[in-house]
Amino acid sequence: MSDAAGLSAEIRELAAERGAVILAHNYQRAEVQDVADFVGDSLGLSRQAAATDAGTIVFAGVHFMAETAKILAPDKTVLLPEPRAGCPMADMITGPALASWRSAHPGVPVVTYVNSSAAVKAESDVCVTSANAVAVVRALGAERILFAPDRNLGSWVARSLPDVDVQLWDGWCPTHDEVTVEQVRAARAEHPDALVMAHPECRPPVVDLADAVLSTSQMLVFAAENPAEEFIVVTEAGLLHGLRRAAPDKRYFELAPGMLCPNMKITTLTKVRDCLALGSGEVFVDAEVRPRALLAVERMVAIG
Ligand code: CIZ
Ligand code: SF4
Repeated sequence: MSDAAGLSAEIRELAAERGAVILAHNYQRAEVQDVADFVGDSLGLSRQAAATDAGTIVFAGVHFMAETAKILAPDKTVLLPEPRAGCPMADMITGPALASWRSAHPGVPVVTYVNSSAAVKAESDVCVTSANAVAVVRALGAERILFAPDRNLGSWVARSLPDVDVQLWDGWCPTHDEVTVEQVRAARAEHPDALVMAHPECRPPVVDLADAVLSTSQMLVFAAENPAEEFIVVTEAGLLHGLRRAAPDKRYFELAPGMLCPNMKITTLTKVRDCLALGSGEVFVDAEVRPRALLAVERMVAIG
């Protein structure tokens, strides 16, 4: 048995002993996705966390995702296998910084990307994901909003809804923000029949080159349902594994160089095994913060 197969078998045994469910984000390493019970985007996985009968959730992803699971499933034990797995974009804003931005704009709704800490969600009126940001902001019916922390997703919302004045916080995802127009053009020149699917965390000039602007969960559906046979995938490279599982007969191409989020990749099978064996990496959300953060997430779910 290979090391990976041996570790995966050990993980499945430990998960059964502990009564744990393993959730893996779409950007995780292929072998971590393969050992999980569910693979998906952050909100989909947090909903799985709330719905499962298991008392323990191992969340193979980054810290804000495990926190979101804990917000939705407060009575369950949520474990993050690699506690150093953070998100630089989520760290670009704090609860107090958002509170002071909002107090400078009384009455203007605060719309926050789920890629944010619980403390930041707690200062928000409503959360959004990359899959529903445009729909949620449209449904708000506001003339003006404050959008945090991703300036690129916020720009996509602004360009999709020209009647809404979207004020942007200056945050970004390093993995997506670094993609250049030249990289996308080079991939198109090499694969002229392929459709370009780009994530809205990319900069506006990159998004403008795409055939479709989609979240990870939307890319999986789009590639499976679209008659095209080839796709250029402009998001974190972990999604290619999911695409190849969802629609294996099609061909998927990365940009060169590939897009990698180091925080997503530090979770390994060994870390998942150790976390299950030791019960380590438990994630907590402050009791005062949780109900307010939950309200912002629930408003999104009700609207979008
Ligand atoms: O919400 C998520 O899971 C992220 C980070 C990306 C996406 O588009 O699904
Ligand atoms: Fe954060 Fe970007 Fe990594 Fe997602 S891909 S966890 S937004 S740094």
